[in-house]
Amino acid sequence: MTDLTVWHGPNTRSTGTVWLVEELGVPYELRKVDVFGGATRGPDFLAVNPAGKVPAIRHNGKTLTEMAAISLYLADAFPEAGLAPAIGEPKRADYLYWSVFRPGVLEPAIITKSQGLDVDPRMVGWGDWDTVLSLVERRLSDGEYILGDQFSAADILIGGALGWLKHFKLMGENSSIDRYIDRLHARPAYARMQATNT
Ligand SMILES: N[C@@H](CCC(=O)N[C@@H](CS)C(=O)NCC(=O)O)C(=O)O
Repeated sequence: MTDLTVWHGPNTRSTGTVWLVEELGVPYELRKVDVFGGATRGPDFLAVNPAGKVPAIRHNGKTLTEMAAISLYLADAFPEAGLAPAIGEPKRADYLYWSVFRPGVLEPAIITKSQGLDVDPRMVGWGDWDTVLSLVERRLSDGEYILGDQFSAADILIGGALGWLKHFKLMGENSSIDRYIDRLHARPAYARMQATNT
């Protein structure tokens, strides 16, 4: 019996949430959702998340969705794992910035680029692709992780999106980002997450 449940669709955004709970090292119940078979639109899953999207979690009876919110919540809920700088620590500001950067800037920029959407970069909140990529490159140019020398839950959010970018060949060779992705994918928790992707 565990008080943490994760709804996960293999090979979807919820891989990041499974990776995170594996990094946290806490017991959890994994409920697989057949996203590509339409299960996210069925009544059972809509009762969990009316938006019809994975990931979703339930912790101590509270249901939460949106992977960045889940990441911020769980990393704080299990501070002993050391995946989030505590409130008051200097790195907390960067940690929050990059955690929000994933859904607010990086992901829409990736989707816009991959779908070939024509948007006015001054009107959309994420700007243009080259600027977005340069922000990530600059951040990674002087450290192994988003917070420099300290791995955090923000790396799962940013590295997860960059991993998809490489997987779908939306980015050419890029030494600092390639090394970063390789470093993250070598983590045992990442391998444990991959084992749930069937
Ligand atoms: N904004 C959500 C997006 C989640 C999302 O788009 N999930 C997709 C899988 S990658 C999904 O569940 N799609 C199923 C559907 O729309 O029916 C988050 O960041 O958690």
